[in-house]
Order: sequence, then structure tokens, then C-alpha cells
Amino acid sequence: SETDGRARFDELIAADSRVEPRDWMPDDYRRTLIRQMSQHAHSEIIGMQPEANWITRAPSLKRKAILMAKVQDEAGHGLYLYSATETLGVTRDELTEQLLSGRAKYSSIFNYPTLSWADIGAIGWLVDGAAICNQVPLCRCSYAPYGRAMVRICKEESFHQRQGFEILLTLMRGTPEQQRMAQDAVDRWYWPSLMMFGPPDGDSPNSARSMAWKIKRFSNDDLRQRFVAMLVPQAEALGVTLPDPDLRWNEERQAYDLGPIDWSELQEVIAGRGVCNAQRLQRRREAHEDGRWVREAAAAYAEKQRAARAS
Ligand code: FAQ
Repeated sequence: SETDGRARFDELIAADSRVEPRDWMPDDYRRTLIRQMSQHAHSEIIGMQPEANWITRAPSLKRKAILMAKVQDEAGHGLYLYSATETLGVTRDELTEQLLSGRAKYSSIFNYPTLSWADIGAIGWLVDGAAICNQVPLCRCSYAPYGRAMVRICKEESFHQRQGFEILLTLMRGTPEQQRMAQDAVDRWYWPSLMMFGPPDGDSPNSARSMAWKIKRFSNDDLRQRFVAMLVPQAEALGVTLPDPDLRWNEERQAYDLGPIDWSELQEVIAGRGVCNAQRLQRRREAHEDGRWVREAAAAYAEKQRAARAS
């Protein structure tokens, strides 16, 4: 009965146990997971575009092979997350339709342009770095298929972050012009990477409930703090400056003070008015159309197999 289901669900959450797809769960819990997991999946898929922009222009064969592998990893994460989302009773077709129609959200970060090769380093270091900070706690998400997906995805993201750091390190050991390129990329990607963690806690309508359900384990601001604390020594090792003159350690709070974040920029990008929003969606629609024959061929093949088994 629903009463038994709810009692068991509450027990699982209280005991830090895992909810599996066939377990009873509240409708709102299911809806929240579909929302977050599908947004996450869409982000991985749209997130292929900014970096794919540099595959043909990577500065060496080795860099090109590494970048291609990384972009393919993002595709894998997206597919893995769509499958995990389907365990909640939504179809892949519905999720795809939501993305292509522009109704679904995906991470703000992928609506910024990649202007130079150094941006590929900055994305690996900052964007994948932020993704790791956000996703390591999600490995303990109360919904088991999401948590399991995150374990595997985080391993790959760690490698991605190292490769981004290494690109920037190579540039910083290069000519003054290469150093300027690296600093310029960090200047442009730093603030948007802080926005990836979402609005400040006071303006985050979903956080309290998601934390009570143990989907999210830390608040948006707490994760942003962890991220900055991770970046500071790495920026020092690289020799780049984080573009925040107000950034300093606060001994009393045992945390970093940050300069003001332009939250109107995040709102604008989420509302679809970022530099690349239109282009990203247009490209995704084209790619989906280009793949139509593959979907049709796969469906025809599956039908033939089914008919053969039935006869
Ligand atoms: N962009 O109440 P909250 C990657 C929306 S990493 C766009 O705080 P919540 C790896 C939010 O959805 C990127 N929208 O919401 C990679 C909500 O709207 P809704 C993907 C944002 O869910 C690297 C509203 O604002 N990672 O892909 C953003 O509790 C390199 C209110 O916000 C994930 O998705 C934003 N930045 O917390 C790939 C991680 N921030 O749905 C390729 C999983 C907030 O009510 C290359 N997701 N919104 O209409 C999460 O952890 C959470 O969903 C948050 C937001 C933290 C993003």
C-alpha cells in the first residue's frame, strides 16, 4: 500500500540507504530527479559543442586525439544519464523533445564561446573542476542509479580536469603571448564556472527539499566555496591570477571571501539569452535530424528481429 511504501521510503532516506527504480517513491521526489538528471544529461550532450569547436584546430596530433576522446566521453556521460533517467519512467523521446523544443534547461556554462585554444585548457581546469566538486557528492545521491552513474562519470571528469590543467601549464611555460592567452581564457571562464553551482542558497528554491531527500548533499554556496578553495593553490602552481580582486581567505569564517557575482548574467543565460544559446540548440537540432536515418535503420532492424523471433 502507499502508506507502507512511504514508511519504507522514509526509512531508506533516514538510514542513508539507496532507493532503487522499483521502490515506491513520492511523486515529487521522482519529478525532482527527472528534472535534475535530465538537465544533467542535456548538459553533457550540449557540452560537447564548445570543445568540438577546437578538434580540427588542436595544435598537435596528440592534443587532437586527447580532445576527441574527451568529447566522446561527454557523449557517453550523456547517454548513461539518459538511461538512468529512463529508470524513473520517462522516455528518451520525451527528454529529447524537451531539449530540442528549448523547454529543457541545461548548464549555463555551455552557452559561452570558445575563442582560443587556451579555452580548451580553461574548460578542462575550471568547468570539469566545477563538475567534479558538484558531482563527487552526487555519488552518494539517495537515488541509486544516479549515484552509480556518478561514480563512473567522476573518474573520467578527474582525468579531464588534469588534461585541462596540463594544457594551461604548457601555455604558462611558453611565450609571453601564450601566457597572455592562458590568462585571458581564465579571466573569461572563471566567473561563469562559479555560476555553474547555481543561484546563491537564499535564491535556490529546490535546495532545501533536495537536501532533505539526500539528492543534493551540500548547498550551492558550500560547493562554490569548496571549488574556490581547490582552485587557489592550483592557480598559484599555474602562475595564473583568478580575476577577483576581492578574493581572500577569511580566518574568522575559515572560508574565502569572494567578490560579488553577477547573478543577472546567470539569469540571462538560463533564460536563453547567452552568447551561444541559439547556436547550441540549432546545432543540436541539426545533429538530431542528421541522425534520423540511423534511428530509423535501428528501429527497422529491431522490428525484423522481433518478427523473426515471433515466427
Ligand atoms: N545553469 O533551486 P536551484 C557537465 C536552474 S557539468 C542552468 O539551485 P537545483 C560536465 C535550476 O535547474 C554541468 N540552470 O536548482 C561537462 C533550477 O531550475 P528548475 C551539468 C541552472 O537543481 C564538463 C533553477 O535554476 N551538471 O556537464 C543553473 O537544486 C565539460 C533554480 O536553481 C549538472 O547538471 C545553471 N548553472 O540546483 C560536460 C549537475 N543553476 O529546474 C562537457 C547536477 C541552477 O527549477 C564539458 N545538477 N539552474 O527549472 C545539480 O547539481 C543541480 O541541478 C544544480 C542546481 C546545482 C545545477
